[in-house]
Amino acid sequence: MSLRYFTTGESHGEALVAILSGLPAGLLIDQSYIDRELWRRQQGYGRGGRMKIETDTAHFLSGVRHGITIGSPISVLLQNRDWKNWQESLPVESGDPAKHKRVASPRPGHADLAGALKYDFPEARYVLERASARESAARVAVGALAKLFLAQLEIEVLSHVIAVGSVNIGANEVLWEQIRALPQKQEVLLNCADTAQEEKMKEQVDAVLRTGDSVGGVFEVVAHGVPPGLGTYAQWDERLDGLLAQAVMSLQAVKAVEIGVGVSAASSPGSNVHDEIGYDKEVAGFTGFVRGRNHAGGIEGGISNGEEIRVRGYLKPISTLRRPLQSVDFSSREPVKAAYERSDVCVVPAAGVAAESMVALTLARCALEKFGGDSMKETLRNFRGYCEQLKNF
Ligand code: EPS
Repeated sequence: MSLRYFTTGESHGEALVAILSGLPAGLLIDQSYIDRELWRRQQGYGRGGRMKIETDTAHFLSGVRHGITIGSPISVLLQNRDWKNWQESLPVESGDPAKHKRVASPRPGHADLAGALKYDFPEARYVLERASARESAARVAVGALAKLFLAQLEIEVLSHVIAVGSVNIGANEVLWEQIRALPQKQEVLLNCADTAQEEKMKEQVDAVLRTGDSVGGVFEVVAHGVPPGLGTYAQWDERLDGLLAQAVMSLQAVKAVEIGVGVSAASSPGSNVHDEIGYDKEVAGFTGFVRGRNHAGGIEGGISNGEEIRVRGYLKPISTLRRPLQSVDFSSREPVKAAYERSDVCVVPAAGVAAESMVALTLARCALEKFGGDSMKETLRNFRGYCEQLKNF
């Protein structure tokens, strides 16, 4: 059975819950690693007041006993510390309607209007509660479990920031060693490997902070150590690039996904795009096949090709603006400014961390489909047998 997961929870409700089903038994669960991943998602220059309230920690309810997975579905709960401030305005029971907090006018770019129309709500409170990127914390909790699983296969997944607003680090590939150094930092600014450009990114955030605006950007997720052979061209919905695109695009505010140099490839001649193939049997890798560059982002024909997988996500600017755009009052239909509560102004590094989880969950699913196994022992035996087969190809 394939790896499946769900999340539930409102942004200002009591808690978020995630359920992950399909991980083999016998995987060691490192609580401090999971909490560190949750911490990483909360960082970055440009977050709003909410992050001062929350300290996300994973509380396991089931599926983990004596520190290891037992093959049963795993459920994990993340408390919303802000809940104590919302118990009267967003209660589970009907409560006092005078204390409920309406969202009177929809924000352009947010789910507010489309959601209210779809679910027949007179205002947007319930819409934003679920559409909010707070939900991505639950994905990071199960994503961290997927990463622990992948680590057993010596696969690592991390991200870095390529652009914030109009500041971009340029076309040169950022090396794995540079990306790997980023999570060691105690203070996350914009999670950019180029410190000079990171300072300029910070200036972009400062500029929108001053003007009551918001800013988007681009992150890149890199999966290192992925063997050739995950995903397949055999059926449209099993292509790895398609699966990754949906996984990353499903994150709040992501508006485009790129694999390798996908965007610029469309306007370049084939000779400048495709990565020539060589052979060196001395090289340390899954096989002796080598590439001088990785424009394909590690995927050809919907299959991992043994190079690093590189996926970029393009984020629109946050749709909650302190200097709001024009909108319409839900009740009176009169023109008004869009609603404003508190908000982040830049979430590119945090979205990158959430996208790592989505990539890790996708790769874990594909790895389990290929190597199977009810226990880690069985999965690793299958994985190592395949690696041996590749060595002897
Ligand atoms: C969000 C609005 C803000 C963000 C939130 C996403 O929340 P609040 O309205 O409580 O200030 O902080 O993100 C998170 C809570 C989080 O954990 O990332 C939105 O509307 O999407």
